[in-house]
Amino acid sequence: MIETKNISKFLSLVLRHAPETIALTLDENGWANVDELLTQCNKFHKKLDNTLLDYVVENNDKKRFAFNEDKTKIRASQGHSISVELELKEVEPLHFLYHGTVDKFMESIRKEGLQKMSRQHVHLSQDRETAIKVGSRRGKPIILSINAPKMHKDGLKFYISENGVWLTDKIPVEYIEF
Ligand code: HQG
Repeated sequence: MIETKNISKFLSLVLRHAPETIALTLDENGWANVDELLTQCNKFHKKLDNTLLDYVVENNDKKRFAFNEDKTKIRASQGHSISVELELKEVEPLHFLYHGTVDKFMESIRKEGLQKMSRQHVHLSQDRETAIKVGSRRGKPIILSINAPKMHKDGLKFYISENGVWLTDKIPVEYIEF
């Protein structure tokens, strides 16, 4: 299990942030060719084959990666820092959404709202539990409730990634319940 977690982390690195680590190229929609990915991983001493890759994609706790229909391509479903066009569908949020963070960011968040920082979107969840987990990666979690229906009514857009993460460009302070 530890091994598959390491593979998932490595795939997040190359498919979201730094494909150049293994001299891989992604297309404008973030897709990597599966054969090329496997070849490059092995070249750079990250042992990976089709069976293991299938296993990691299928069993990943957050379903972070997705194949295209004929399984010739793979990409990360969200979380990119490099610029990719995921062709996300706009969705209307009907309820509050949640964001987990930590105290050291609060002063800045109170001033400028939630920003996407190094990623392509601000990440939100529809349940508090997920936000608690996200915040806990950095310390004692603080959960912010976002008035997403009001934001949407005011013309700000929301998307859901293939693995169910809510995404938006920024969250102005007036929509955050501290
Ligand atoms: C904070 C993981 C100062 C923000 C998770 C967060 C998620 C600000 C950090 C996904 C700020 C950015 C994304 C502002 C936001 N001033 N700090 N104005 N606005 N921040 O990692 O949401 O497991 O880029 O609160 O589960 O923590 O990798 O975003 O603490 O879904 O698949 O700046 O990453 O997914 O951190 O996490 P991140 P995130 P995976």
